[in-house]
Amino acid sequence: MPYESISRQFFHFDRWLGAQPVGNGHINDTYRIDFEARAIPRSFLLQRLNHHIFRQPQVLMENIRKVSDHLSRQEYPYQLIHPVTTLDGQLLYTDPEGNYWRVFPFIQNSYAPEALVQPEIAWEAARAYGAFARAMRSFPAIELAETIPGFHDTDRRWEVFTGIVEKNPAQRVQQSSPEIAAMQEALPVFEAVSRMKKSGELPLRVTHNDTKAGNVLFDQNTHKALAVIDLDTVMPGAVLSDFGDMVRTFAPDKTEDNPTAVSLRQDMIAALLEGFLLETGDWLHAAERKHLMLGAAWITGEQALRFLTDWLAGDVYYKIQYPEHNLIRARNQLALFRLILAEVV
Ligand code: GN1
Ligand code: MG
Repeated sequence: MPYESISRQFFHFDRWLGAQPVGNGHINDTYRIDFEARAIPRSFLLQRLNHHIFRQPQVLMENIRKVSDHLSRQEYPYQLIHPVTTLDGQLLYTDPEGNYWRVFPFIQNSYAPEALVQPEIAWEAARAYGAFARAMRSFPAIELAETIPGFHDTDRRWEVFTGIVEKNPAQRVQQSSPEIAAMQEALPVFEAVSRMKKSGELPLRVTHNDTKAGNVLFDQNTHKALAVIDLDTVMPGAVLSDFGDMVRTFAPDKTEDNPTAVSLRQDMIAALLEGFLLETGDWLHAAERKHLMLGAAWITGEQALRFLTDWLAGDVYYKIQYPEHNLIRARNQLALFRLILAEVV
C-alpha cells in the first residue's frame, strides 16, 4: 500500500482507512487520505507534485512559504492552508522512486467547484482572487522564483510551437493544418500584450496563474469563498493573466474539452469584472483595468497554443483520456478565443 506508507512519513496512526483520488487537475495527483489515530478519524490531502513540470520542488515550496507568510501579515479575509510537515519537519517527502509528496489539511464542510458554476460563485471567486492580488501587491514580485520558467512568456511558447510544427515529431502536422492556420489569428493579441509587458505599461505583479473555479474552496453551507488554494504557480507576472484565466474558465458554457460549439456567458463576465474590481479597481493602473478583456483573449489564445503544441508534440505535457483529447481542447479554446476577441473593445 504505497499511500499508507507515504502517509506514515507524515503521521503516526493506528488504522489506515484508505486513499481516494480527488480533483480534476492535469498536472499533480491528489488523494484524500483517511486514517484513525487514537480512535479519532482524521482526513488530509496527499499530493504527488509533478516534478517533471515543477522541476524545483523545494524552490516551489519556498515560494509558497513566502506568499503565505506575506498574506498572514495582511488584511486578507481568507484562510491560509499551510502544508503539513513530515515527522522530521520537512515540507516534502521524497520516496525511493524520486517522487515528491506533500500533505495539506482537509478542510471539512468545504468544496472546490467543478468547472461550470453559477455567476454568484464566479463573483465570490473573482473577489477572492482580487483580494489575493490586493494583499500581494506590497510584496516585491521579483523575490518569487518562476516555478515554471517562462510560464506566460507567450513569445517563447510561440517559438516552441513553430519549432514543433517544423519538426513534426508525432506526424500530426498535416491533419492539423486548419488549427495551425487558425492559431495565427492570436498572434496580434500575443504581440500587443508582449509589447505592454516589455514597456512596463503592464507592471510586474504577483500573480496566481491558475485562477479557475476549482482553486477556490467554498463553504458547503453558505457558498462563500473560504480560501484561495494551489499556490504552485504563484510567480511574477501581469495581472491580465489572472483575470484572463478566470474569463477563460468561468465564462464559457462548456468545459474546455467539450467538442461541441461553445458560447460565452455575459452574466459571468459581468460577475467576474464586478467581483475582481471590487478588490482591485482602486489600485490597478488604468492600462491594467482597460485591458482586462484583452487579457482574457491573450490567455485563451495561449491555452489554445499550449494544447495544440502538446497535441503536435505527441501529448507530452497534459494528462489525456483519449488520443485526440489535446486536439479537441485546442479547437475548443480556439473557438472561445474568437468569441472573447469579439468582446475586446
Ligand atoms: C493545468 O492541472 P491544472 O488543471 O490545474 C495547467 C494550467 C492550464 C490547465 C488547463 C502547471 O492546470 O496552466 O491552464 O491545466 N497547469 C500547469 O486545463 O501547466
Ligand atoms: Mg493547478
